[in-house]
Amino acid sequence: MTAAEQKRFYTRHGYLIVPGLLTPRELTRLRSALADVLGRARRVTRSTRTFRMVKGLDGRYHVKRVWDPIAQHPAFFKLVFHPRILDVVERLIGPDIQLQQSRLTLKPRTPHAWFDWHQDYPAFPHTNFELLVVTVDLDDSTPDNGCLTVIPGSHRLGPLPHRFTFEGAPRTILVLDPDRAPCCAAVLPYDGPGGLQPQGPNDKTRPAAPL
Ligand SMILES: O=C(O)CCC(=O)C(=O)O
Repeated sequence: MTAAEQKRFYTRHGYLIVPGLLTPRELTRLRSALADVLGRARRVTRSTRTFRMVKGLDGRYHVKRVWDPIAQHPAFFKLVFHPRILDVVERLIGPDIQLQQSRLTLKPRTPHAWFDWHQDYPAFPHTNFELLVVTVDLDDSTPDNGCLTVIPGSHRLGPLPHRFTFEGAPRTILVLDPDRAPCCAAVLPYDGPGGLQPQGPNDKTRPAAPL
């Protein structure tokens, strides 16, 4: 896609996929950073300020979230300034970009690591819309390992009513009839903050880690 096509697609559908933006070498470095960080959680069974833990189907404890991964490893910190990522972000929302937060979501094989349909926007401390979520999939992301799914164009509905719960951080759940939500699935390295997005559980042993 050209730069203009990317912008048009994002404006129309509320998300944008940019395949192959990171090189295999860069991904290898990030996976190794993830292994380092997860190594620190090897004996952790209760959630901490850094790790959100869940019990897996194997009876063991697994990390479901790493809070603020850019403070946990320099490779993640460096990713914030990645020129090819910033070029895409700037194309979509303009220059003078600020980072609001970072988090790493793990998808271990457990019924306790999934997301309800939600918009990210209600959880953000913003009143403007010039913001987006950048997701970098460190593993292949598919329906059977709990990939992110979106309803294209749902950002045009604007902010919708959400119920808030707390799970180490605010969790937003869309207040709507879930039967209305289509079951389309896509691998989405980028998604707009207003788009509807759920994510089912990982029902395979294959790992998945979006950052
Ligand atoms: O990465 C995913 O699969 C979903 C993450 C998400 O929707 C969220 O963190 O709000």
